[in-house]
Amino acid sequence: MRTQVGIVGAGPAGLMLSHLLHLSGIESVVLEAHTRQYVEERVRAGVLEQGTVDLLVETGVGARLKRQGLLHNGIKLSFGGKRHRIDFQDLTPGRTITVYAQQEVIKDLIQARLDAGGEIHFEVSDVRLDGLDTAAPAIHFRNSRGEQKIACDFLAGCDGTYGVSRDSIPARELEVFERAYPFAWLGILAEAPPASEEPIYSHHERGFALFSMRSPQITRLYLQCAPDEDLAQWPDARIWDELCTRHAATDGWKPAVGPILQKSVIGMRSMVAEPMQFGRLFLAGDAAHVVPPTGAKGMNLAIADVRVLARALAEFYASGRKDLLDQYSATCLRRVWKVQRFSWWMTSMLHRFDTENGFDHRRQLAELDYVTGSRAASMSLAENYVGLPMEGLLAL
Ligand code: RFL
Ligand code: PHB
Repeated sequence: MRTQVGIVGAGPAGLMLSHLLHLSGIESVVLEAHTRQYVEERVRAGVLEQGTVDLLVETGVGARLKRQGLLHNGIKLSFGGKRHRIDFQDLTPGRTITVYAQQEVIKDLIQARLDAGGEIHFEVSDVRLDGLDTAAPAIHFRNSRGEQKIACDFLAGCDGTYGVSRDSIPARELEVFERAYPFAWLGILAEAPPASEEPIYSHHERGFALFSMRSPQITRLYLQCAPDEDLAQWPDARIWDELCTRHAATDGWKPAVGPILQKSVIGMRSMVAEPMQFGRLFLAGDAAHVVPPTGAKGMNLAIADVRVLARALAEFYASGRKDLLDQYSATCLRRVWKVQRFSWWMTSMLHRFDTENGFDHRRQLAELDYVTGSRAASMSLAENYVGLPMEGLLAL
């Protein structure tokens, strides 16, 4: 087999890259370890920045998103028993976020690729990258027909945090920056109509809680918990009690209660691997960086990376220009670090740290008071949340 760009991973990064390349007349093959059903049902992110929505719509994969996505003009922050609104429309101005589940984006992208005759191989194993620093890189893998090899011009490592691509780069060529957090999130999906139209981030002495949603019938909620939290200790009634306690404020608002459809513990960490390229391999999305979910940025950052990469590859195939490819990592990392900063800041401001003392606690409350009380500070949160402008990117 031969293709122009070999892509490992059918997550948002890999599929969007394949879609964008196709629109520029560039062939690609996507390899995915799991089944189509598994990737289409995996519950993950839900908040799309305005720029992500615009790109999906402009490139013809936004029809269902436009019909079913829930548009939000702001978020709420609760602390000290009071709720405060950050109004994105007013502060950014005119920009919004959309709640549309990641697995729905995945379904739309897979359908678009298959309708256009795109090649996605699901359930592949033993993926191995070869010849990264030569002009003839290749991907080896195994499928139901045995050992396979795809000769490529370029490789894209879009295989998430635990994929093989990042580890294919010699360790001496990569610098990895990390921060671990001493907590995790217990996340649930519940069959209950969202009782608030906008996401609510609650700071509470028992720990952080987040209210979000997936559809007019489904609520998505999170509670700060221990990294090794035992779900068996969390019967449904305890989860709802804790959610109500942590989200309580003087307005009396409570989430609507309903059957819990899914429970999981979600780890929190920050990681950046630099540079995001080696020879003819380009890393994109979670393969290159991980953010804690508090800023709702992971999927958006994955899409932003592949936008830069697709543009650079299109330029290379159209004119032979290599400079955009050479600058890929540097271009992406400017955004990546700003988004890392924002995600770390939201996480630090809203969670309870076991090591915190009275000073830390009061400083946190002062920060929340400042963010909600100062227009300049609210504007900074809002412009990051709706998504920073794409820099260094010519129009597609
Ligand atoms: P993905 O989605 O992990 O996709 C990688 C794909 O590669 C496959 N793979 C392999 N395939 C072949 N061979 C191998 N050796 C392979 N190894 C792995 C995997 O099966 C998978 O299909 O990475 P990508 O494309 O970079 O996308 C990143 C996003 O998925 C991630 O950042 C977000 O989900 C993070 N995130 C959020 N991001 C947002 O933008 N907004 C949010 O509101 C938001 N909320 C969240 C989140 C992540 C969460 N979890 C579970 C980590 C909420 C949660 C709970
Ligand atoms: C979600 O809806 O899953 C969600 C919303 C906001 C976040 C993280 C996750 O910050």
